[in-house]
Amino acid sequence: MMNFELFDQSEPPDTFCQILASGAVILRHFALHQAEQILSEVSRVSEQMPFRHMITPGGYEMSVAMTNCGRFGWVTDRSGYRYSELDPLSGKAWISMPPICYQLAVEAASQAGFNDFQPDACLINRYDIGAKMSLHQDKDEPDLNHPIVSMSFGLPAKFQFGGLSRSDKTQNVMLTHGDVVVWGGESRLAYHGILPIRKGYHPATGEHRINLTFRQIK
Ligand code: MD3
Ligand code: FE
Repeated sequence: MMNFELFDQSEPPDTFCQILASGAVILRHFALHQAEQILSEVSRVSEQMPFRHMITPGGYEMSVAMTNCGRFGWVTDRSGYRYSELDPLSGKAWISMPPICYQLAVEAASQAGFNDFQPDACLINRYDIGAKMSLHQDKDEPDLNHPIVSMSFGLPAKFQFGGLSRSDKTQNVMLTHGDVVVWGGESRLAYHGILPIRKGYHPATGEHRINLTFRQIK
């Protein structure tokens, strides 16, 4: 006789912590409860500051679409990468960081041992099917003692995590809906990237992956 087990899906899975490397802590499902609320804040932000494909200094259009919230936003164009207080599309200040996002980022940093993290920039990445982010370092922030906190939603991604040299061997890690990662200490300058997003559908985001990275500029 077949046995159909019933799972209670009303209670989301618990959070648990994985150490990826020294200073890199994955908090699985840490943003799961707040996912819908955070994604609706992302929609609200992008209604006023739309996602756009920025141009790298080398002249390539990024496959990832980006917008920002918070006092500072990360931008790139032919003249380089930088943080700007103004959205270059509208000429206006970015939308302020939604408190729910700020609070969760601060709490995640604190769980990983960073107790004075006060993010003032949030880069919002939207990956459509096939979009990717090549191996790079995040070094446009003036104080590298502050960690970066990332939150992933929607379609899963294969994340590549390497060392301090581009040629160092990389490990692959899946980042899925609700996962939060804190990148600090020895991992702060590690090379990392996202392999092309595979075709799929997620109930929370459709055919997209959304990633938020929280940074402290001032
Ligand atoms: C490791 N974003 O926006 S999040 C980026 O999924 C970026 O959209 C990817 O890399 C994304 O710069 C990866 C994970 C991440 C973010 C920042 C890091 C990993 C990091 C900074 C240092 C080391
Ligand atoms: Fe990065």
